[in-house]
Amino acid sequence: MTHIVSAALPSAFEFELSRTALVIIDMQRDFVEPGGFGASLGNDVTPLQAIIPALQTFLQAWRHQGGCVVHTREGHLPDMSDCPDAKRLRGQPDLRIGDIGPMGRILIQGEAGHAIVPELTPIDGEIIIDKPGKGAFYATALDDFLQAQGITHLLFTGVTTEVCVQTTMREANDRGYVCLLVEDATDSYFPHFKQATLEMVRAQGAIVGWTAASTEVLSALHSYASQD
Ligand code: C5J
Repeated sequence: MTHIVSAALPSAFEFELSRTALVIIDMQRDFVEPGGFGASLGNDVTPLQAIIPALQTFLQAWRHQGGCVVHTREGHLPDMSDCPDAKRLRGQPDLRIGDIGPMGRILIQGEAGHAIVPELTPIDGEIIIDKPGKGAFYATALDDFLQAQGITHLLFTGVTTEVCVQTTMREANDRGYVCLLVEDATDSYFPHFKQATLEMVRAQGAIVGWTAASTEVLSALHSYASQD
C-alpha cells in the first residue's frame, strides 16, 4: 500500500512501508549530553535534546506499524585503528577522540558516551550500524542490509543535520534510495546550518531528497492512497 506525504517539500512524497526504513543517525550521548564529543568541540549540546520527544513518538509509531528501523552510531574501535589523524586532529577540542571524559573515552565503542540515548534504545530486530565516518555507508554493511531487506526508501532523522545526517542522505541518494528528512526529528548545533540543509536537500526538485514534519509523515503512515 502506498502512503503519500502530501505536505512534503518540494512535492508530495510517496512510500510503501514494507520498502521503507527509518534511519536514526547517531542519537548518542556523545552528541547530545554535556561531556561528550559534541561538547568537546565547543558546542552547546543541550538544545539537541529537544528533538528526542518527537523522534521517540515517531519511532514508536513506526515500530507499531512494523517498519524497518536502522540506528547508527559514530565511533571508533578502542585501538583507534579506524580513526585517521585527519579526523582525530580536527579542530582544537579540550578532549580529543579517544581521550577520557566524563562519559568514558570520547567516541569510542563500548563507552558510556557511545550509547544511544535511553529514550531511543534499539529493540530486538532493529539493526545497529557502527560507523567510523560521518556517512553511514562508508566502511559499513548498511547498503547490503538494505538491499537484502528490499528497502528502496529512507526516512532520515538524528544528529547532526548538516554533518552525519546530510552526508548519509547524500550517500543514500547516490546509491538510488529515495530519501526524506524529517524536519523536527533532526537538529544541529547551528540552527542556520539545519535550515540551510533542509533547503539545499529539497532544492532543484529534491536534488538530494524531500523534507516534511514528523506529524505529516505519521499522518500519511496512518492512511494510504491505494491498496495493491
Ligand atoms: C558529527 C555527527 N557532527 N553525528 N557527527 O561529528 O553528525
